[in-house]
Amino acid sequence: MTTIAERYALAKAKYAELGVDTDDALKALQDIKISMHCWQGDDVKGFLNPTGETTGGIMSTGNYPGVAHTPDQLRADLEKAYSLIPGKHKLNLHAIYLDTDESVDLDQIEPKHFEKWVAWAKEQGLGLDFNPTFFSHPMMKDGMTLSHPDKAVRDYWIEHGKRSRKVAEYFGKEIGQTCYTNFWVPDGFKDNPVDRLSPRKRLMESLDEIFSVEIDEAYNVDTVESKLFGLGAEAYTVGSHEFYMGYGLTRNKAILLDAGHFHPTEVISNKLSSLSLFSEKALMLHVSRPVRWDSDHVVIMDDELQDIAKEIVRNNLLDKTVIGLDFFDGTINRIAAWVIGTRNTQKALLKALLEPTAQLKEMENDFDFTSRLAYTEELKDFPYSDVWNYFCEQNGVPVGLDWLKDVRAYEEKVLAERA
Ligand code: RNT
Ligand code: ZN
Repeated sequence: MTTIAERYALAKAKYAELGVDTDDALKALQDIKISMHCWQGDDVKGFLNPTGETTGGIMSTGNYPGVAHTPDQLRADLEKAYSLIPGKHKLNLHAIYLDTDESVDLDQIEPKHFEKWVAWAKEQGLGLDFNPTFFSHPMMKDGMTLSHPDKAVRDYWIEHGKRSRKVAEYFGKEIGQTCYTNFWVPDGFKDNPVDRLSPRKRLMESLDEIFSVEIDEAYNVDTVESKLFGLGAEAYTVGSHEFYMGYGLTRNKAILLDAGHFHPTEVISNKLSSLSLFSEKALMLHVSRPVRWDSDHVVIMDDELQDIAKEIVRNNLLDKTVIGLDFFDGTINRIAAWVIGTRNTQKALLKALLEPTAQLKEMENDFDFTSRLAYTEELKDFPYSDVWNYFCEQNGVPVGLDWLKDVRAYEEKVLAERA
């Protein structure tokens, strides 16, 4: 039996033949923080959901037992997940995940309602990102929030947006890492609108109002996420890709690309290079997996995941990209979902880091497409998994499928006790 370290040594030698230093790749991987989304843990319900319903065009299906009902349960589940994922990462919270005994509405949230999350994040060594929640709330009227024709509706959500940025600023200050606050607004129409312009103008003005409050970008950076369609908003989404490309570039806001928010054959991997040329801000990602539509399946090692990772690494965009995850599957163990999706994202990045990028670019520059194809294909059979296993071992997390035993034990001991 060879040990993991021995297999790593063999893999290291093999990659060295191509001029790739596996130690360097692992060092780079160690520095990459993934922003893991809290909402996989409870099917996007949160703890401030007066209706108990998920609206805004997103929906998690499945009722796998053991879903987290309280902030403490969610934190326990997150701790389990992080313990099975190599490296130190971030947690991405939504406003509806506030942790307080007070009864507060979205237009009343304050930093103090998130103190427990901050204390916990510090204790766990985690960064924090944030999202105002523009859905699953009775003030979402007629499928609209910030773009609603009624000023009273818009004002409610504008106040929520402003307060969310204050919470984010507090996260940034307390944690000592920039908090990225993502604005995703589901507003849209089920059927063809006559007036596509007015709602977009109102959304633009509402966002301008929210962002009119200056916040030090060392603490908080605002990001905007577009979408093509959602359940109940099949015909028209106010905050489309073009809307936010224009908005983000003219307002100097970070633009977030969600892998599921485009036409089915359109990929975000092909957008990163262009965006990097024009956006001064970080490139924000919601790594997700759309199956036929924006279904937010758990991220698997598919071509697009690998292409996203390659685009980031090959174009030297690691420092400029914030990698967040966005999926929610209620039909499988939710902790396993986090572990699979996050580890896959890391693995894809590792595979990209193990490419002889300079050499490949040289072949392309020489129009030697034969070598380019030969190398990129042959590389697929290189022993990246030996490098990955070594990384897991070095980070003190389970190697291979061993993490599943942990999840199963937790399921029996903790999840089974939940109603
Ligand atoms: C929805 C967007 C958005 C949400 C989260 C919960 O289509 O992708 O990012 O998934 O805000
Ligand atoms: Zn998203």
